[in-house]
This record gives sequence, structure tokens and C-alpha cells, in this order.
Amino acid sequence: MPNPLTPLSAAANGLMHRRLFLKAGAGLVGGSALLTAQPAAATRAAWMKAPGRPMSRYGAPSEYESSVGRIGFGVSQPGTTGSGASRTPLEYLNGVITPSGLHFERHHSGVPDIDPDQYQLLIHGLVERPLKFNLESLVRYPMVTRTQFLECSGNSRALLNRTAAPLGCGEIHGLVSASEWTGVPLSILLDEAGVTTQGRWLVAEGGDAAMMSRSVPLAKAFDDALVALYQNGERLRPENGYPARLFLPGYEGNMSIKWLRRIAVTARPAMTRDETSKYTDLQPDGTARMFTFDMAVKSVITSPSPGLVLHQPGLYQISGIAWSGRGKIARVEVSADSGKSWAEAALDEPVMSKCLTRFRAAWRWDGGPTSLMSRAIDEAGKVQPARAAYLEDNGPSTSYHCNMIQAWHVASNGDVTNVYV
Ligand SMILES: Nc1nc2c(c(=O)[nH]1)N[C@H]1C(S)=C(S)[C@@H](COP(=O)(O)O)O[C@H]1N2
Ligand SMILES: [Mo]
Repeated sequence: MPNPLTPLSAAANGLMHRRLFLKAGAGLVGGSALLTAQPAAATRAAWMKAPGRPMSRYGAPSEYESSVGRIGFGVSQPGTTGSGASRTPLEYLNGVITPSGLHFERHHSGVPDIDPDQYQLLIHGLVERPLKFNLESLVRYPMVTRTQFLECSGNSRALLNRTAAPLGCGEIHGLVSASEWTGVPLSILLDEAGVTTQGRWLVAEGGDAAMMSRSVPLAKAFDDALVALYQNGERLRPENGYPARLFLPGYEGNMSIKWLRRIAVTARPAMTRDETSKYTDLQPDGTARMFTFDMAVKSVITSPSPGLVLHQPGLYQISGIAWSGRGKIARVEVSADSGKSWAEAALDEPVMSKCLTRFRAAWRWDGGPTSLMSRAIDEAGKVQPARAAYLEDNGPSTSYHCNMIQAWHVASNGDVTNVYV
């Protein structure tokens, strides 16, 4: 039996209407301030009694936040230093932009140290005029800025484990980040080179020791592909492709070739190692699904999530991120009763295409055990699937593009854990 719904409830077990997050409703969710205000003049804290520190050349987070860092950093097999991944600590962030220093990293052979003065990008193959660019020439082309996510197609793979692993939000889902990317539309460079009528694909190659190579349909290249030079206002970080990377909005992260050194226009895909032996999904009928470009619609509650304990019953803000490689997020629904009833969450504006979208819902926790879940729907009408439905559709051998619904169990002592419902 669902709980009786009060006028402000939107679903069972304490989920409240999203209008609480509109201005007029803000007062209704207030009242959690720690102390009643005292006259301010009475006391002066230690940090008010002497002048503070001087300016700094390049700012860093507060030292009190020093525990916040990339997850899995430094974990790699002997002899493979720099090959592997580190993840964004999603549960400690809010809004949608990932600070550049916390953007997830996925390197197949470490971070190359590229001298910007020696950097070159070659465009050749089925073009009328093969072209070579250096950084100085690249920055003279028209640039655009877009705030969009990048997600490794191996993200959230831990949910495929038979039993729910005792992992946190960033550990499971932290191979997604969002940045403001600025760069030159690839279409402009391709137009200058003059793609011939046989050109259908391009092969992009990285300037790292792995020489990561992927085939990209020319339609994507002419749609919204960028040669990205700036990330969150500053030059790309070395870990994310300095001095230039391919950025393919909404596509699996592997295709956004970092340290981009060469683009060859071709008639057919090149069938590189990273689109044949890797980044393909074995289907129940024994065939392999390849060229799975778009990242599917997905969401996860970042708070509450494991490691963030609920200290007492009462009012909480459920908050999380939702995204889709197919466009904008249309709606996010939240459940506080293990998926039996759902309430629509409020979305932070602006909702951007192929970007993370922050959602919020007010929840009155009665102190009882339950599971919290979120479910995203994108503008293409795709709905994030439940775990059972995902497994049925994709079979047991897939390991990329996992977008099933995440459930967080809240115990009566306030501990939050990964569960399957
Ligand atoms: N040259 C090169 N490009 C690369 C990779 C790489 O190892 N080398 N890794 C790919 C993978 S698998 C992903 S998910 C993204 C990760 O980008 P990031 O490290 O900036 O988060 O870059 C892609 N581009
Ligand atoms: Mo990846």
C-alpha cells in the first residue's frame, strides 16, 4: 500500500513535488539551518582577527577539501604505469561542470608530453588538398564553445556484476564528466581540405604511444565534431588531450581521440583494433555489435549515495545527474520506494544537449529502510531501463554502454549502499 499522499507529495514514501524547487516554494523546504541567528558583532572567529593570505598565481581548492580527488588514481598493473582509468568523484560535485582537475582519465599508454611548438595536425586521404596545421594556424580558425559530457563506453560496467559490489557513485559511474569545450568545428578544416566524392569516413589517430585510432562517419564530422583546444576556459589539460583533441559530442568517449595528430578521409571504416577486438559487444546470437556510437540515456543519484550518511530522519535533497548522447534530457523521475512509485524531479536550467543535466527532488525520510532510484527520459523518447530489462535486451556478454537504473539502499542507520532491486 502506498503512503497516503499529502498535497505536496508527488510519490510514496516522502517524495515531494518538484515545485518545491521553484522560487515560491523555497520557504517550504527551508528550516534546516543549524542555529538561530545570533547578533553577529558578539564574536569574532580566529580568521577575522588578522589579515588573510595573499593572492596566489594559480588557485587551488580549499585545503579542507583535499580529500576530494580522482578515484582509482595510481591503480595500475606493474609495468603499465599511465595505462588505465581514474574516475570523477561525482558524489562530491554539484552543478554540471566537472573541474578540469577532476575530469576522468582513460589512457591506453599514458599521457604524452607534447611540445606545443612541435605539434602538427595532418588532414589527408580522400581530399583535394592535404593540409598540415600547427597550433598557431589552428587558433586562427573560427571557434565555437559548447558545454557537453564525455563518457567512456565502459562506464557503469560494475552494475553487470552478478551481485551488487560495495562501491560508491564515482567508483561505478565516474567515467563521465562535463566540460565547456572550445575549438574549431572539424567541418571547417575538412571543407578547406575539400573532401572528394568518395569520402564517407575518417580515421582519427592520436599522438600517444598507443596511437589510438578510430573510424568516424563523415556525417558526424560535418555535424558537431570539434578539434577542441580549450577546456573550461583554459588550454586542454595534458590528461585530456593537450594541445588538441577530437571531441565528438554524445559519442562513446573512445572516439574522441586525444593528442590528435592525423585525420585520414577514407571510403570505408579502417577496422582498427579499438573498433574490432575492443569497444564491440558480443550479442546473445553470437554476432558482435560494432560502431555503437551514441551513449544511451542515463542518470544517477549522486546524493545521497554511498559514503554520504543520512544522520537523522527528516528533509533531504535528492540530487543527481542525467545525460543522453542523443540530445537533451526531457524528464527525470525519482523513486523513494524501490521503484514502485515515481515523482518528476526539478531540472536545473539551462538543459543543454548532450550535456549533464542536474536534477533535484525533496524527500522527507521517515527513517525506514528503502531504496532510492532515478530514471531519465531523453528528447528522443528513450527511457533508461531497469536492470532486468537491460540484461534481457543486451545479454550476458555485453560490457559497454551499460545504462541500467542505479538503486541506492538507505538503511535505517542512514548508511547508503549499492543494491539490485
Ligand atoms: N590518443 C588517445 N585518445 C584517446 C584515448 C587514448 O588512450 N589515447 N582513450 C580514449 C578513451 S577509451 C576515452 S573514454 C577518452 C577519455 O578521455 P579523457 O581521458 O579526456 O577523459 O579518450 C579516448 N581518446
Ligand atoms: Mo573509454
